[in-house]
Amino acid sequence: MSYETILVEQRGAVTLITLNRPQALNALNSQVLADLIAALAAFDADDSQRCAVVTGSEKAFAAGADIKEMQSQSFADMYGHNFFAGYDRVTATRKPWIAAVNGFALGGGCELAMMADFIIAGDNAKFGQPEIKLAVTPGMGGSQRLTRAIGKAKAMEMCLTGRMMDAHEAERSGLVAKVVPAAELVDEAMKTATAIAAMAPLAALACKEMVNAAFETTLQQGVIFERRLFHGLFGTEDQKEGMAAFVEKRPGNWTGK
Ligand code: CO8
Repeated sequence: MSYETILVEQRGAVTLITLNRPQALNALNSQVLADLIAALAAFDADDSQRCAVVTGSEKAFAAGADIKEMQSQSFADMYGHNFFAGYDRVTATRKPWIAAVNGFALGGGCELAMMADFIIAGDNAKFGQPEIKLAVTPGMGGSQRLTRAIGKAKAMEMCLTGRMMDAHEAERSGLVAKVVPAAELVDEAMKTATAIAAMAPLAALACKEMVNAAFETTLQQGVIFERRLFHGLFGTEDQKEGMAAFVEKRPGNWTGK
């Protein structure tokens, strides 16, 4: 499949998706959204692919939603067409994917990164929700996901001031899983993705579902949900293989069944 605004490459069981609108610092317009949705759906549907990495350039992961595309839109255009609601399909991706962030991840760029299962940041990464400077607010989940990730005080401060947070503060605050040298970002993210891709696929799907459930349920319901998924994995061939491999001191050989 060919895309206008992203590059897609399969390396073994890992799909690498690179945002590619350098002239606009990877600003997210409708074409980027359409390309990303299609690429993530193709990744999800391809049994040979087990984990994905979404990245940008060294200067920018994405500098936000495309301001020039939004500038002249009216309330009726936005509300009537449910502008950018398509990003819900990005979060519907069932297999694990990582955002590898170098440079600016601002506005919709920060929000896209937070839709990933986790973020790995280059040491030059800068996160922010600067929409207030345009007299608007986050609109792709930033006020909700940032608050869940770093807590009310910092999320409120960032949304109200529009200031940027550097990679190290982002790591300290729990927004990113780890920080690596910018030049090694994609290699490091690919290494992590390759390690995840080597896990039993149904266990990886279940892991992702249960961690995400922590944001949607009470503790008790979440624990019950986790236990049911855990029980369910005992119906898989890979559970038998995984435990036999441990006992026989050899690596597991997964069938995904
Ligand atoms: N949209 C469109 N074009 C952009 C964007 C953007 N978000 N960001 C940068 N560009 C363009 C610039 O206009 C410029 O183009 P040109 O050369 O044609 O003038 C080119 O990219 C390079 O940018 P700069 O010259 O500004 O580069 P600098 O290195 O000087 O500055 C910055 C980099 C600080 C990142 C600066 O570009 C900037 O502040 N960008 C805007 C950041 C921003 O405000 N982002 C939030 C946008 S609003 C948003 O994301 C809302 C999300 C929710 C929408 C959901 C709807 C339901």
